[in-house]
Amino acid sequence: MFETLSEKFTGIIRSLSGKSKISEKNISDAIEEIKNALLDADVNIRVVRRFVNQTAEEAMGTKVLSSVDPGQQFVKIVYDRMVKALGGDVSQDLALKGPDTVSVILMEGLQGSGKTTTAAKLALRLQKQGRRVLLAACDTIRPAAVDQLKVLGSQVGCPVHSEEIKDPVRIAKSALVRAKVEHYDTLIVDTSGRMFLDDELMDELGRIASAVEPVEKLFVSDAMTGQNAVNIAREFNEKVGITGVVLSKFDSDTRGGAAMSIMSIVGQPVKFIGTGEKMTDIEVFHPDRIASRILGMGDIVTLVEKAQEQFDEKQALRLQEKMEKRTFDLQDYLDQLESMTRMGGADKILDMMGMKGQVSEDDMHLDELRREKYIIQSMTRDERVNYMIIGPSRRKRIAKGSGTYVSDVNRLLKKFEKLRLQMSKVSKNKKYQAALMKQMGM
Ligand SMILES: Nc1nc2c(ncn2[C@@H]2O[C@H](COP(=O)(O)OP(=O)(O)OP(=O)(O)O)[C@@H](O)[C@H]2O)c(=O)[nH]1
Ligand SMILES: [Mg+2]
Repeated sequence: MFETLSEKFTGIIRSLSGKSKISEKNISDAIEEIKNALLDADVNIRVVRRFVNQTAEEAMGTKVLSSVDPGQQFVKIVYDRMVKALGGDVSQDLALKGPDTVSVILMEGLQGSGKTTTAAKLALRLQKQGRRVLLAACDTIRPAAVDQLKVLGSQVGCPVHSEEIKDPVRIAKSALVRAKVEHYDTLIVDTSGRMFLDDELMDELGRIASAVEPVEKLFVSDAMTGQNAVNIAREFNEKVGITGVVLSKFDSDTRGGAAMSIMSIVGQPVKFIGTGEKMTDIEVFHPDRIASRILGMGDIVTLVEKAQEQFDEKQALRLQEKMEKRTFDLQDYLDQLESMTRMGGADKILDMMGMKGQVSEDDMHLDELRREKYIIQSMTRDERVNYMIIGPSRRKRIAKGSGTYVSDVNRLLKKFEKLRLQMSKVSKNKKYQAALMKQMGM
């Protein structure tokens, strides 16, 4: 799934990442390629247009062009946009009520979309979570439908309520009564499908819904449906209402466009994906994971985020350890200075160290930073490790070696002392530390 789309994205990304400079033309070319890749993947045209416009707008801003690694910045923007299009940061589970009432889940969707299979899969999943589930066989149209649900129900060990009548609304109602009497807390209502959208089906679903008042109306969509999935979803949403989407047959060789389109157009999140015919083949839909899969990035996302912080985890950990053990020395300071000057700004690192506002940013002007670098570079190994040994004559030598004045060396040492003091305070303060860790991306 997503292979083609992912392949294309990987290509686009590879052509940009690692570049230290990219032009507006690079970006607009990449965006054009993204547009084509999405259209090829059957993503709805309106969704593509919106996605592309927003990405372009954000990427063309000075943000990307002036950043340290513009390629990675760009990838990050695309990734964030895609997560948003797929439903945002959080994955959405079912919104069920507590065990004292019966939470009704209504399945809806076209014929063969996977309603019955998904109903049984959900029953299994919810039972594993400790819920007491009853399935209701309200597909009275297809002759074998009730038997199919019974077979699946027995496979997952879930009772099925069925009746020899043709009125799905009545079956649903009496299933709800039974659920209450027999202390089930969840009722999953399987309904019939149709080949096409038709008013009769919508009307039937509407009446079932008013009779049993579902807390979840799950629209099951075959992931292979492509473009049309959006229109179908919209129709169901308008006529019956949708609280969440299940994309079935995600294991198939679909181009995946529906996943990106439905959320954007219908405004309801994809909650689950069906990944096979077995009863355990259902997964919570994670927009962020799908986005990285589409972008062919895997762990790149976290890497990008780290790069953004301009701070790798190892370095951060080492630094943290040093702060705790109070062994942060001038050599470490020099390392920081170097990465700071590479990054071109000091407030960010202060911010990361949880020290913004504590050490004045003016203290950390770039010229000054460069001067400090030279000063430390003129120190011996021992001096870097233990600044206490740097007496007057050493200061003179260091100033001379770095082309600065003794007053500059004094100022640096004073500042370093202050910094160390702040660091030990930070490392003693759990709250600061937590913030620090978070900022360092851990
Ligand atoms: N590979 C795969 N097959 C699936 C998945 N979900 C459902 N199927 C298959 O798709 C077919 C149709 O599934 P059903 O659950 O019967 O679909 P339905 O919506 O209930 O169909 P009707 O009741 O006829 O409207 C069955 O053969 C299922 O095994 C899935 O996630 N992956
Ligand atoms: Mg069915």
